[in-house]
Amino acid sequence: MENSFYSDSIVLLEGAIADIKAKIDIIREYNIAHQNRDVINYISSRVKSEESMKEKLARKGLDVTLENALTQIYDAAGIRIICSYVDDCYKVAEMLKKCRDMKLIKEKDYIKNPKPNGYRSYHMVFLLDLDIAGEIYPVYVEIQIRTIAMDFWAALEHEIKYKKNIKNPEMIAEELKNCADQIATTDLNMQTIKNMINDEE
Ligand code: 0O2
Repeated sequence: MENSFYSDSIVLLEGAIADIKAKIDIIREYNIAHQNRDVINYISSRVKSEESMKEKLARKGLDVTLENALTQIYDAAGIRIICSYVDDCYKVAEMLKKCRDMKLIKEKDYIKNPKPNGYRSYHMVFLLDLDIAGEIYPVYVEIQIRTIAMDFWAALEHEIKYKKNIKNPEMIAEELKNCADQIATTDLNMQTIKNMINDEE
């Protein structure tokens, strides 16, 4: 990727992502071994693009510097965890909070409190002490946890956000909001059915 903005710090961002993903993989394997169930569907990650980072710094009224990108903006390193069920999103969040070498800095529950456009997701920011051969580098990592359905919605909404010359943007926003509400209802119903099946076991 283009890393002229992040310079050598790209190593820290990618290292922090790799470190946390490895932790999550171990938690997954442990759960599969002890509970015979994987609460996570899949995981994706990215280092925020230079363009997106510069835009966010400017939007927040901050000088566009590497220092600010690494210390004032918390999602330069981002991990997204996708679960099938809403309850699993919360289980994953609780498990992550128990990891001792990363400190929870901020969390926002956009599942219980969706954004006005209908966006739902659980956002957590951790400060990880990245250990590189005994040198400790604190790195912020944002973890987003959401269901498959919420992720499906967010991907389309994200795509539309960056498209220019869209006809009927108000109508599309309203339709998307309707879809978000339907998805929330479906997620809830799927969870209820899953719980009913589990109760019968
Ligand atoms: P990318 O991949 O970075 O280019 P904050 O102000 O940081 O405390 P928030 O909501 O966490 O509050 O931050 P922000 O900057 O609004 O959004 C950070 C990321 O959350 C976004 O990254 C998206 O991945 C996701 N997100 C937040 N709100 C929305 C939304 O309304 N719709 C969608 N689709 N995603 C959202 P970027 O910058 O979009 O992408």
